[in-house]
Amino acid sequence: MSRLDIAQAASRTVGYSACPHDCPSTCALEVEVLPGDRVGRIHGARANSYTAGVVCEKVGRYAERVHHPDRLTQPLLRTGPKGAGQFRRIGWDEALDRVAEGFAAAAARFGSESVWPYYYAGTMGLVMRDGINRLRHVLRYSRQKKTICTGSAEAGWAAGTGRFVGPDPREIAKADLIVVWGGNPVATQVNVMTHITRARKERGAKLVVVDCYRSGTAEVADVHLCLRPGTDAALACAVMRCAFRDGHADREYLARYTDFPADLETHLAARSPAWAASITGLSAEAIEAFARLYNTTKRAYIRVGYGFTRSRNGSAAMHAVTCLPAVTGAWQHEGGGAFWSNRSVYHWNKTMIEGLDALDKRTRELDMCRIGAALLGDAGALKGGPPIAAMLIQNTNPAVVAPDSGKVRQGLMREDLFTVVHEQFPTETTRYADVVLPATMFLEHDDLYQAGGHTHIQIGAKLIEPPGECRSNHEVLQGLARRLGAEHPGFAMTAMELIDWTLRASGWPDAKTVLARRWVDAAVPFREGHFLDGFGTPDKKFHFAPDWSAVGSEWRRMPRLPDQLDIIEAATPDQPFRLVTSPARRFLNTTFTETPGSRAREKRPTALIHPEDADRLGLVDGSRVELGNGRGVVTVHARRFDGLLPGTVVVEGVWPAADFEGGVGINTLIGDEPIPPYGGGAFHDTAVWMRPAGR
Ligand SMILES: Nc1nc2c(c(=O)[nH]1)N[C@H]1C(S)=C(S)[C@@H](COP(=O)(O)OP(=O)(O)OC[C@H]3O[C@@H](n4cnc5c(=O)[nH]c(N)nc54)[C@H](O)[C@@H]3O)O[C@H]1N2
Ligand SMILES: Nc1nc2c(c(=O)[nH]1)N[C@H]1C(S)=C(S)[C@@H](COP(=O)(O)OP(=O)(O)OC[C@H]3O[C@@H](n4cnc5c(=O)[nH]c(N)nc54)[C@H](O)[C@@H]3O)O[C@H]1N2
Ligand code: SF4
Ligand SMILES: [Mo]
Repeated sequence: MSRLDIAQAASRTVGYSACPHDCPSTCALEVEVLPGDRVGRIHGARANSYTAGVVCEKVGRYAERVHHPDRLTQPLLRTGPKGAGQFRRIGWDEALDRVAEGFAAAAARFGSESVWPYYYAGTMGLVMRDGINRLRHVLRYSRQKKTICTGSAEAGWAAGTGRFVGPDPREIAKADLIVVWGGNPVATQVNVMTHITRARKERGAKLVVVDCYRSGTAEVADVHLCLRPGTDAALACAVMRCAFRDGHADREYLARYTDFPADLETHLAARSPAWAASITGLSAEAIEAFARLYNTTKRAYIRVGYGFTRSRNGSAAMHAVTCLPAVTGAWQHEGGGAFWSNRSVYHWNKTMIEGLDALDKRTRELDMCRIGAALLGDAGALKGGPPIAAMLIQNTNPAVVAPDSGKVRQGLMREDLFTVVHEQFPTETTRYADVVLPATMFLEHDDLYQAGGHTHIQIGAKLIEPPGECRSNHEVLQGLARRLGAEHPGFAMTAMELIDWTLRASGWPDAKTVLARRWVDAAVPFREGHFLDGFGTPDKKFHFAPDWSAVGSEWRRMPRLPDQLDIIEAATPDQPFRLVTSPARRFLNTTFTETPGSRAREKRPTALIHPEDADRLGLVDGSRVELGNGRGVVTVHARRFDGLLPGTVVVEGVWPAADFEGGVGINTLIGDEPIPPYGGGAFHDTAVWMRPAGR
């Protein structure tokens, strides 16, 4: 070590934090804090039983993101035409005054519901993510139906089980069979793999992956069931059919713990492996083999992903998959059952963070996935109410990530729309803003975190000062509340006071204790996680025939019993390919599309095309190829790939539109019709044509 290295090592301290990103892993972090408000490497906490010392590569090199030269550090005011990206610097007072004036003017002209605060999970911190709802509720602005990510999965999970818990994710290590169904944890929540690896090493467990392409997770699996997108319920029905046929159904469990409809068996009898083969594109033999393996393994843990729920029939598919352990009774066994999210274990009291005491349910609730239609004045999307005249956007990049992004951009171009975007980076959404506000990152503010993929409550305390004039979401809301006369005790509290209030009011130890202990494990007892005292439904039974009307307004479109629902955007002679937009490993939605390490590894927007399809179209590796449908045309580069079925095309990653030739992003191709019964974005359910570009 040189003298300089020794000096640096001596001044380096370790700060504790939690990863704020939109990822079920919510890793417990150890951050190298360096002099001068800088950070070094970020590591996973070894002492945390779920994180177990592992973080993904993109967060490991987070210094690239915190100290990125392109970070927004000053408020900006638009000077050029909408969307031109021309701004000048202004001070915070002027910025907040202008925002408050804009919102007040909109409310005076069209009513308070013409202001639409819009947010998502760019940070998962409860204070910084959800605080925007306090301003919304106090001022009676339009509400937001949060459909973009969890809506369709949630609806399908709730229908059968009634509650968002499940066997502890650490029990994966005690399973004999793990089925990763429509998820890609190697890329999207790497810690799942830690526990799968343990099961494989210590018990010789098998890993089966159900995915429509050979993802990173499928690559390392024992069996990859590569099916056509949107056909998962057919596979699930055939597996259940085999269970009844072969005597592997647990009739005692069915009678005691489920609604076991009298006609379930006859319903499934018609859904044979041959039937499912014709729908899924799998062979009947592969389905039989999987059914035998699954139906005869007690410790069979299904780790349910989101991917297969992002089709028009996605909620129905999720319900069908949750039925599997109800037929075999796997729910009862350690290392058995199914798991999607643990959100019910936290029982938060979010009154102070979200201003729930000020909520008036008569204010309209607009579907965030239909932001394009709403901005363009679609009466259905606006629920028959006033136009949207002003928006505050925090922690999301809707110009790129929402469905039908051509419509979104057209809406954001409206001259009469006053758009305020609070961001860490210049994004495609800030381009369309009238006022841009610079935001802190998680290491620069205090926040409280829960985890969907495990059971720990954590606090990430401020470790460094932000660059320039960045302010946290909470500070911006405080400044606006003051100017707009929005009164609520939450606006008078600091972020740490809100954290402390929320912890106590929810029955958890206070902030000081949580900080000292680093995390609190909120895991429920074994019996509760395995539903041994009943499910979360009103009659405590698992429901094969759910009351869909309790789940969402479009319940009439749902099948009575688990079934393949024929409502996907099917391929046609004119649009013969089915496009899937799977996540990229080094991006997290559009986050990290700005970091050099991630960009260098992901290279450029690329279509993975089966060699048979590529040959027919005359495409070689690197060919420019156009994908199109009635919504638009997108140009990418081709890569021949035999890890999918002919007719399926995969484009990984939600790249910024600017990374595509012509500046048109992938979501231009994606429809915005809600997934029944509750809603959701059908990101992996798109029919397209494909042709070599420039012919
Ligand atoms: N690296 C990285 N990590 C991420 C994200 C990211 O973009 N990049 N996004 C984060 C977010 S917001 C979320 S919600 C989670 C999502 O994490 P996941 O649960 O992994 O869900 P998806 O990203 O929707 O897709 C996962 C897989 O589903 C497959 N799939 C698509 N359609 C179907 C289908 O019809 N049937 C089946 N069986 N498979 C299908 C896709 O090919 C993909 O491999 O990950 C989070 N983590
Ligand atoms: N084609 C396709 N589209 C998809 C998906 C897909 O699989 N395929 N996945 C969908 C899913 S699952 C999701 S969840 C959505 C996600 O879409 P988004 O919620 O838009 O997620 P990101 O694109 O990561 O954008 C988050 C933004 O929040 C900012 N941010 C982070 N922390 C803070 C903060 O503390 N304060 C403020 N003010 N800003 C902050 C980041 O800089 C980043 O620009 O995308 C959806 N879109
Ligand atoms: S795996 Fe997920 S939670 Fe963990 S560091 Fe990476 S993005 Fe964050
Ligand atoms: Mo998501």
